[in-house]
Amino acid sequence: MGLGYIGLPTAIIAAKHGVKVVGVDINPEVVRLTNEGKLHIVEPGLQDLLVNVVENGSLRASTQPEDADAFFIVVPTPFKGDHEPDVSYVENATRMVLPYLKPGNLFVIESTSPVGTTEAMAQIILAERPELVGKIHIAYCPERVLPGNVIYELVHNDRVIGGLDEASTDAAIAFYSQFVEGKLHRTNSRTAELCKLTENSSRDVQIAFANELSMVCDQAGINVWELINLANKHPRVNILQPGCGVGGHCIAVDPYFITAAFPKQSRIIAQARATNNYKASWCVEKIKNAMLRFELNHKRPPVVAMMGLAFKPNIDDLRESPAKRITTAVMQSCNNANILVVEPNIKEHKVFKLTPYDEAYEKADIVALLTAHNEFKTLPWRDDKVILDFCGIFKK
Ligand code: SAJ
Repeated sequence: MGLGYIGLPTAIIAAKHGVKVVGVDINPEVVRLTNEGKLHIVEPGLQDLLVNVVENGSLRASTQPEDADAFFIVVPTPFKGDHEPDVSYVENATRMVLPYLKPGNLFVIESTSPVGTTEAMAQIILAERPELVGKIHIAYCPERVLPGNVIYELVHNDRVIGGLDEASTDAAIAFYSQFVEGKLHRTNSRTAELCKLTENSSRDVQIAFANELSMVCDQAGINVWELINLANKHPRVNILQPGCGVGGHCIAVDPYFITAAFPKQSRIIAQARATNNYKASWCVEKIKNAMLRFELNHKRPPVVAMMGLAFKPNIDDLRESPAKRITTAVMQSCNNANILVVEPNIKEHKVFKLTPYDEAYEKADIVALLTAHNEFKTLPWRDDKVILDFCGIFKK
């Protein structure tokens, strides 16, 4: 259930390993494209595999579920209001499969979910279908793949599998062992749910530490890149890299699933979110100050290059991107400046007029390096420009 960034690759890899898969999505366009063997997401290597499994009949897509041995919920869990998790997609997908569940079936949630979601879905299932009590296996097994490396990681990453009971864990392990070569670690559903949230929160906290250091260093006149490099020479220190904030729909979202449910107990996690969000506003202020100074000194508005819109290097994904947020904020507050927007990984954008990266770099008086794309690393340092290196291209 769900043919997005995780559901579709999972369906393809399972099909490649001999599982007969029906991929269900509520979007008919996604279903049409998948059945035509056309990949609707960007993921290296996956297009050829899709053609393969569609042609040999092991994967087919549909807008409706049907009878099966195992059901997998792989739909988004965004947040709503004041960062409250929205599990309505998980619930809707669960309700869609309800009529098709039979004794002996396996029901697995992979979607990132607040603690207790698997138990809550089990309650819905068993309230509607009481004859299935004790007769179906229910488990939670979070995905852990890194976009861009999905084919490898789906097979080789370890997985955490938490059943509502031992038999459910066994059934889920039996399924995943068909294509996962990493270890399959057994636990209960609540631990597995919190484990997923913990992994992404841990990374968020570590990045917040690096971002905090970057702001301390800026104030102290110290090069943060050199500092982190030197501190990491300690055998037990491993600091991540600062940037212009944290984006994507995982690390910038999942920690809120902990802080919303356990606000008093999760202060560091909440502060890390606040620090990483603040880092983007800090970058906006730096750019605006540089523009003001330029205008005072040169008696004309500057040409500014905003380098990168994607949420991380070398991808085309702009979801929850701090670089995009910073670019929008700078454009909105500086009407008279000439802002050149650069994103080498996309051809065109409906809001931003894009400029080739080398042309923008050449023309700009102020260069804001927001995303560390490989293309930007080929540019030479220029003393005649104001370069705001938020993502460590020049490490100056
Ligand atoms: N970032 C930094 N500094 C760093 C590393 C990352 O500022 O040193 C920023 C990136 O620029 C980006 C954000 O953090 O804006 C997130 O990027 P990422 O590469 O850390 O992670 P995602 O969001 O692409 O994927 C994460 C992964 N989780 C972990 O590494 C713990 C992935 O394994 C998960 O499957 C994925 O979230 C998910 O779907 O939950």
